Amino acid sequence: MEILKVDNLILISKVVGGTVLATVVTCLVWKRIRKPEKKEYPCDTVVLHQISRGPFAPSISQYVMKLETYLRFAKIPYMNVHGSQKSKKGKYPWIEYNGQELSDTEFIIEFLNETFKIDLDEKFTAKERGAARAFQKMLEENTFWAVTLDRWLYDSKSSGFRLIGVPSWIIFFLRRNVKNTTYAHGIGRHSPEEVYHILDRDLQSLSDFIGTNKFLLGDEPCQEDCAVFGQLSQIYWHSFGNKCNTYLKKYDNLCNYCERMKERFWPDWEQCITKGMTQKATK
Ligand SMILES: N[C@@H](CCC(=O)N[C@@H](CS)C(=O)NCC(=O)O)C(=O)O
Repeated sequence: MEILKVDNLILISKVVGGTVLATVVTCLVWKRIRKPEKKEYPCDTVVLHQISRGPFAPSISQYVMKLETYLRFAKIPYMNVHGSQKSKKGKYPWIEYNGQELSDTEFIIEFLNETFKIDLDEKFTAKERGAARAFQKMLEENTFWAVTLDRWLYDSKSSGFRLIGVPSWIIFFLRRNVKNTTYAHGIGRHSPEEVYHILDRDLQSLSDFIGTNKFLLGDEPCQEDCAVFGQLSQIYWHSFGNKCNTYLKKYDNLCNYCERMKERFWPDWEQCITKGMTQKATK
C-alpha cells in the first residue's frame, strides 16, 4: 500500500515537472522565433530607434547624439522612435529606412551618404579627412571607455543611473557588465588615476588640434564633428557630478565647441531634454 502511494507521488511529480519544463521550453522557443510586429512607417523617411530623451542633452548615448546630429547636418528627413528595442546586433541606435534595418552608426552613415548622395567632407583635403577620422576614432574607441568607467562605475552613488530612474537591482547588473566589458577591453585593468590620465591626454590632444578653429577642421563643420560632438556632449552635459567634466572644463575651446555645435544643429535643444527628469521632452 505504502509502495503504491510513493509510486503515485513519483508519477505525479514527473507529470507536473515535465509539463512545467515543456511550458518553459515552448515559451523560450516562441520568444526566439516570434517576429516582433512590423510597424508601418512613412516612405523615404529614416526611422531612428533610440532610447528616451536625456536629462541635460537630447540623449545619454554618445552614438545617438552622433547620428541625430548627422541627420540634421545632412538634412535627411527622419522621425524618432523612443524605446528599449535594440538592433539585431544588440546595440542602439539603429534605423529603418523603407523597411530595411541597419545598425552601427558608421555603417548607417555610409549607407545614408550613398543613398542620398551626400558628402559632408567634400570641401576638405584627404589629409584633413584623415586627421578628422583619427580623432573621431580616438574618442570613440578610447576616450569613450574612460567616460564609461567614470560615469557608470567610479561613481559609488550611481548618480547617473538614479537620475534616469534605473532600479537599484538593475544597477548592480549594469555595473557588473561595465566592469566585465572594460576589463575585456583592457582599460578596466587600470587604476582610476591612470584612466583619468588617459582621458586628459585625449582631451588635451583634441584641444591642441582644434585650437582656434570653430569646428574640428576649421570654420565649417565636417561629418566627423557629429561623432566628436556625440562623445564630448556626454562629458559636458552628462557627467552627473562625476570627475570627467572637470577635465573637459580645463579646455575652454572644447567647451565652446560643445556650445557651438548645440547652437548650430540643435535649435530645439530645450524641447529635446527632460531638464533633469523634471519634465517630458516634447520633441
Ligand atoms: N559602434 C556602435 C556603438 C553603439 C553603442 O555602443 N551603443 C551603446 C549605447 S551608447 C549600447 O548600445 N549599449 C548597450 C549595450 O552594449 O548593451 C555604433 O557606432 O553604433
